[in-house]
Amino acid sequence: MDVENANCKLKVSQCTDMEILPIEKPLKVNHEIAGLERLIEELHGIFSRSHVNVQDVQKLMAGYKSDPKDWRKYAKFDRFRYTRNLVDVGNGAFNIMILCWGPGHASAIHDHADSHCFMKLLSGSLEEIRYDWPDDVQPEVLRTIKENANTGDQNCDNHTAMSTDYNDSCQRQNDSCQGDSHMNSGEEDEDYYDLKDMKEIGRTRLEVNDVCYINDALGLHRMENPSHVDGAVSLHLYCPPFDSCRVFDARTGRPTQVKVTFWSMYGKKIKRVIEANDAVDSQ
Ligand code: 2CO
Ligand code: FE2
Repeated sequence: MDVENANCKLKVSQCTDMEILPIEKPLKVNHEIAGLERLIEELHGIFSRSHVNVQDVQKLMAGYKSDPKDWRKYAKFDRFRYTRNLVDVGNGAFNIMILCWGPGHASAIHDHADSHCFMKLLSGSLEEIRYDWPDDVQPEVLRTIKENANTGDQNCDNHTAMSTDYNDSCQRQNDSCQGDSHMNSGEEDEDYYDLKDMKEIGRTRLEVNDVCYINDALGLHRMENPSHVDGAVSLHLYCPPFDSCRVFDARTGRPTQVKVTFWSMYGKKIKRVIEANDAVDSQ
């Protein structure tokens, strides 16, 4: 399997060749997509197949030219932290949301729960900062790659489902994991992790209409709106959808399992900040 055939209907750890998944830039856009609704229709179309190429999803997202009138109703900001606003639950294989970043808002360093993460900038600009995994925390996907290297297993599609139930100790999110209202954390284990800054491996500035992709095999990241004045809006597609992930303490690499939540659904602000899973049930 090469990058063209990486199947993002599967969790990342179910694909054995993810080491070679980084996508070349710039992407060639095959055709322009007229409006966000049309983009979502086309995404439903390709996700109705059993095999979805990572690069096809990127190309579709790149083919849509951001127009605020398409997405304004979903763009709900909070004064204090970035918001996650559900746009579409897909067919269960993926979901789409719009994230709104006020001036200076940032996420914690986080993983993507063994899912594929596609992101397109709709307004403003964002900085993506990538990190290596801490030495003592291994993602499911790297474990699988190692196992497969040992057994010589090359067939992505025939893989049985792997566990995505991370059993790493859940610790309290501390002050270096600021800014994530949607990320509600667990317990603590103060002494286990020594002070050791997480290693930055890359930094990319995203401008309007740029598309990027990450999965756990490529590392961890955090996003930041570098502007002190302007907001930023981004469109995210996750496949498969996830309702929890891990955030990491930048100074120690200590992970914390957290729930991810929505600020609004289908353009309507919700009173209670609900968990991502509820969205599927309530549609
Ligand atoms: N993954 C983060 C979230 O869903 C946003 S950073 O871009 O992937 O909240
Ligand atoms: Fe992310």
